[in-house]
Amino acid sequence: MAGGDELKLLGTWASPFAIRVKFALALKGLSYEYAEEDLASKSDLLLSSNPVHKKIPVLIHNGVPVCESNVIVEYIDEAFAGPSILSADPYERAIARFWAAYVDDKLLASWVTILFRGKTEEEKSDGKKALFVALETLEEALAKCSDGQGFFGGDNIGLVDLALGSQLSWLKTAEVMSGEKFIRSDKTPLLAAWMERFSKLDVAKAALPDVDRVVEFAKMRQARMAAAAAAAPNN
Ligand SMILES: N[C@@H](CCC(=O)N[C@@H](CS)C(=O)NCC(=O)O)C(=O)O
Repeated sequence: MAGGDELKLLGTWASPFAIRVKFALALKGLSYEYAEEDLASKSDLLLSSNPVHKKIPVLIHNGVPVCESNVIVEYIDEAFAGPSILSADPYERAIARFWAAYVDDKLLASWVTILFRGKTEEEKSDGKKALFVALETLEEALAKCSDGQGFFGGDNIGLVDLALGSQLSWLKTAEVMSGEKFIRSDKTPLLAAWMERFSKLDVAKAALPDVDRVVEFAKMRQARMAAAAAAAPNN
């Protein structure tokens, strides 16, 4: 633990929200205890630590909980020494928070539609279109935010890099399961190069789950959802 600090992370291995917190802890070189939650049977510690949303991730620092992944990442950045995740400049911080929210609101929502939420082929196809729009929008954001450097945070790995990077295994899973390539260097060359660069980072290699494992997990979840829908009344 860092200088007597006790850190415990409640997460699940496939959750992009938990993965970005793992990235931040690794970037700062912090060691921590990790507890894998079973979301079908949440621990008392999770329920008492996040009574509002009852969701992972939760970071417990010296006995006090911090909830919501991007809030946790900012907390880690402010509470611990090491490479800065957010800029010292208020405007750059605001821009990073804007794009980190976009990554969850638009990008994550679109692959969730492709894999799970889309009930019909039309809904899934809308999810694919939304994913391409989100990637093209992020291509432009990367061009502006990176200022010719490698990351959304410029030279540094920033909040947006962590938010987007935490979804890489799921983006690849969406490609495997839909048979369509989303990360394309002909359409979004900066983003495709960013993804290569991010995947090679030690923090990414240590925390990103294996795509085959996520594909199996996604198939199981789809099967469970199909069984629940078939068993529901009015079917
Ligand atoms: N906005 C939250 C989302 C966290 C979230 O959706 N966590 C999911 C797992 S990926 C969860 O705990 N779900 C349990 C539930 O909804 O009961 C964050 O950024 O931390």
